[in-house]
Amino acid sequence: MAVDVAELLSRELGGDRVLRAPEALEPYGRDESGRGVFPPDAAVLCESRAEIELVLRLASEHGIPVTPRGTGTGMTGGALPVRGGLVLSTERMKKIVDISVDDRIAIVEPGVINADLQAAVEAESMFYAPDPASLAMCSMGGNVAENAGGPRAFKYGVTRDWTLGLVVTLMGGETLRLGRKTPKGVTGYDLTALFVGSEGTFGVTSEITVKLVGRPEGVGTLVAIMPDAASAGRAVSAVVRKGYRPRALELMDRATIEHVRPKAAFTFPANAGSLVLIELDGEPEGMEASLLRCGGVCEELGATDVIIARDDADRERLWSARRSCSRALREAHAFKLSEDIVVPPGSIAEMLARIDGIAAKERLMTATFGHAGDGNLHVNVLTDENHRDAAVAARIDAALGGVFRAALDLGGTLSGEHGIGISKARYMAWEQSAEVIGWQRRLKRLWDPQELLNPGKIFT
Ligand code: 2HG
Ligand code: ZN
Repeated sequence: MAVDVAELLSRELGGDRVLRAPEALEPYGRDESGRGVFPPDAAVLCESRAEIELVLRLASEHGIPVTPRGTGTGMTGGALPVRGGLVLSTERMKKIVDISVDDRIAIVEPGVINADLQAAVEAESMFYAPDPASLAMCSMGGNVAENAGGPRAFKYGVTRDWTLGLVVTLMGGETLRLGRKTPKGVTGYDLTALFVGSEGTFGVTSEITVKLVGRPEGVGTLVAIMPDAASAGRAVSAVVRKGYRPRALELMDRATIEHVRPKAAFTFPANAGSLVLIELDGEPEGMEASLLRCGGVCEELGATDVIIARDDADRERLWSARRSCSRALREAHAFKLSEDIVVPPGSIAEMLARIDGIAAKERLMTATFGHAGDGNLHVNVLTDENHRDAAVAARIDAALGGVFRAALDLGGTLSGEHGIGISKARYMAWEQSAEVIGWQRRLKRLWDPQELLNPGKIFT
């Protein structure tokens, strides 16, 4: 059946736009979740809203599952076509439709790469804050689907906080214009907010309106080298308690630093037990003094070194090292599973201690880093053993369960920015009541009664 629809689509759109050869489909069955390969029956490379409508109409008529996909950088399997059928890729819809400095908005197609939007608006002295570590590769459609975050979420919030409006097409082909273009507006239910973070299960986005702010003139960045992860956790809390509002407040533990160190352009001091990365933005005047005071707070908590980025190049070296954490860990080990729990900020040191306990108990390595200002920790479970071996798989499972249980016990949540996808679906009931999950399922069926759009995600 899927092949029939693929055939129909290839007649309508042209054969080069509908991929069907196994080698061409293989990349469309993967993402960054490490959950395996699920090749679809066909992948459709859409170039317009009308084409998205056509795919969703035909697929609905023939009962074919459709998995929307941006550039496949998701960490929880949101773009994996786990039930086969069609992948609907928006990677070719790369137009920046409009940047309005006076109205402080940008309108983009879903295939626009996050970093390209940032560069385009910064050229106009404007600023779009959400900055996932994969910003050089990830697309705005994927950012909207997963409600992506990033280091600057600490001060500026996640993608939902920046999305004013969406054009979405529902399964069946009906297109809706949601939201607004103005900075303020409370008309009706906030369906835009509902669609952002719905992990591609409600509709497919063909246009995104985001808000912009003026580009902050001054940026200052420092790294405080701490003796251990617990003191880094305490330093993060202390910086905020003292009234500083960094745009990024990040933490890396010793294991993460040791993985990143060999290829990093930034030279990490040899004794680094952990680090705190603080980035301030705003008026250039007084920036250096504020940075030094933040460094002083870290020193009071045991920092052995405070390194201030001298210029943009220095800062970029530091951020590229930070953004390479995920890749460095993946390259070094046969198996890596990344989690992105959030704990109340006051519990970071306790959570880090619990992670150590879980790793020791299950005889697995962990590396933890992330957006500690928000309490959002990427706990990576690593092993060089064969993760398909049942005994090893059971230990990995126990470690993951332990991490989630600890985060929830401390008053936290399962995901800060990577979403649920397939990776965390079976833990949803650990955090949310059956009633709350039931209401979310009803919402899903409201938008997609056939349950054909991105099936198998979020809920088991
Ligand atoms: C990051 O902050 C990304 O670097 C990826 O969200 C996190 O691989 C990870 O654990
Ligand atoms: Zn992250």
